[in-house]
Amino acid sequence: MQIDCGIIGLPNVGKSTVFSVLTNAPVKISNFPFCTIHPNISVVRIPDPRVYQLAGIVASRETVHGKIKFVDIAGLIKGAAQGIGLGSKILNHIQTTKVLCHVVRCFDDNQTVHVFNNIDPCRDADIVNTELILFDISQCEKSICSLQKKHKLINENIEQQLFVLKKCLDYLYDGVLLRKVHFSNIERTNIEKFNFLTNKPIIYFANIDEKSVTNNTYLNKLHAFAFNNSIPLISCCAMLSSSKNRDDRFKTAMKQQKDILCDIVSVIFSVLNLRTFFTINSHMTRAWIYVVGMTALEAAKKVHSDFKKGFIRVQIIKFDDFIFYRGELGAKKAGKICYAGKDYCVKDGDILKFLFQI
Ligand SMILES: Nc1nc2c(ncn2[C@@H]2O[C@H](COP(=O)(O)OP(=O)(O)O)[C@@H](O)[C@H]2O)c(=O)[nH]1
Ligand SMILES: [Mg+2]
Repeated sequence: MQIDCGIIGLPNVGKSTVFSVLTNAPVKISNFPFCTIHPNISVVRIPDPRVYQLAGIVASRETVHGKIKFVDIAGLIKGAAQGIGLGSKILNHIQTTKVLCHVVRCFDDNQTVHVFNNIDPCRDADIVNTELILFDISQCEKSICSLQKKHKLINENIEQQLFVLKKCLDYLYDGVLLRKVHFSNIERTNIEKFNFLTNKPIIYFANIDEKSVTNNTYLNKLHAFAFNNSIPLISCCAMLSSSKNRDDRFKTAMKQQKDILCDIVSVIFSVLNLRTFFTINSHMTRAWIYVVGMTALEAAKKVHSDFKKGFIRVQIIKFDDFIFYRGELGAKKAGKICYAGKDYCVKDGDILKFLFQI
């Protein structure tokens, strides 16, 4: 499963800087709004030291990590949803992403233009929220229109979709983000395919500078704002000072990249309810990302469709046991292997082997 994360925010707040730190990809970073026109897209490996620990024991030739795709789009401004700035087209690029990382400027710098000339993270966050709401309103209105037009003979399924879309629209007109609305399970399934932006989990990324790591009043304000809205917040200095010498800068940059990526991945795992299981053999040690609640049968399907088709049972070794007893044989001798049927609920760190027959 690949996770995609859209990077959003006002222009010139450091989105592309954050993107380039996370992905190591060369991108255009410049001190003027709308420097990013086409989206920057990059896929990176999800850091998980357990992959190497397991591969070390079974001497796998190859290791495969989970992947995460970051999409860095142009900055949003007031009216973006109606086509001002680079328009609503830029928001189309993040419609299918699973989670949004909203970069908020929390640094002072007279040299870097702010579109409103002063720094106010909560105001900036509100403006972006409003643009997301306006974009969802227009998508919602279009979807209602096309459903009504296309389906002259309205059946039960269409009726359910129209009902939930109208419910969404009422909330959006009232300025409510859809992720705050209570939906029944059927309603949730019905709106999933519309990919509303305000229905996606969001993470704030406070872009601070090195001078104000310990005391940053903008960050304190954003913390309170995020807390009141139950939104996770990561703070980090995306741009390193150029005053360090080359070696120090390189070391700091390497550590910074690892830290930011680990922080963001851990928050994304938490908001999307993601976990990891492993499959291992001498060819390959592989990490598989899944959503909490997945059964052994669904895991089997993920790994190979034959495993699902001919599923007999699954062999499970816990990661800690595998490491402690130095592999499958040791775990077996210690009685740390168990077997389960297709309804077994997979746990984080499980090492799975599927027994099947077709
Ligand atoms: N002082 C300072 N400048 C930054 C920081 N992050 C980004 N910038 C500068 O802000 C400008 C805009 O950065 P960019 O990443 O292109 O912003 P975007 O428009 O949001 O993608 C560039 O001149 C960056 O060098 C930071 O943490 N501190
Ligand atoms: Mg940019």
